[in-house]
Amino acid sequence: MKNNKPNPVIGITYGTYDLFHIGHKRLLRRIKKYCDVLIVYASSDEFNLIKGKKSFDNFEIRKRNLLNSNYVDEVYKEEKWDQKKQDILRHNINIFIMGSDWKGKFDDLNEYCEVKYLKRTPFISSTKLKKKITKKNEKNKL
Ligand code: C2G
Repeated sequence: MKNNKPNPVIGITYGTYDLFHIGHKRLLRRIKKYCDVLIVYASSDEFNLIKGKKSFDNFEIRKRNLLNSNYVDEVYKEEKWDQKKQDILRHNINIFIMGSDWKGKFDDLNEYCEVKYLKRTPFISSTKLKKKITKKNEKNKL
C-alpha cells in the first residue's frame, strides 16, 4: 500500500473496467476523494462470461489500466458475485463505493462498512465502445 497514514481509510470497488474510459476514470477519481487507499476487484475473464460479458481487454490489460490510472492502489480478481463480504473483512475496508447504476444492490454490505453510490457518467459505456469498434472493423473489411 502506498499510503503511510497511521489509520488510512481503505476503499473498495468492483467492476469489469473493459476498454478503460472516461466514465471509469471519473468514478475512480471521485471514489478516491473518500479514501486514502483504493482497492479494485476487477472481474476475471471467466467471471465476465458468467456476467454475460465478453471483455475486449483481458484481465491483465484491465488490471494494468486500473493501476496506471493514478487512483488505484491494488487490483485483485473478482471471481464471483458473493465474495464481497469476505473481501471487505480481509482488507479491513472502511467504504464500499459503486456507480449509481448499482444503487441499492449492495446495501446489505453496510453491516461491514460504509456503502456509497456515486453518479454514473452518462453517454459512455464499454458496450457502446465495443459496438463502435466492431462496426468500424466490419466497415474496414468491406
Ligand atoms: N461506471 C460509471 N460510468 C460509466 C460506466 C461505468 O460510473 N459510464 C461505473 C459503474 O457504475 C461501475 C464501474 O464504473 O461502478 C465499473 O463499471 P463496469 O466496468 O461496467 O462494471 P460492472 O459491469 O458494473 O461490474 O460485482 C460488481 C460488478 O463487477 C460490476
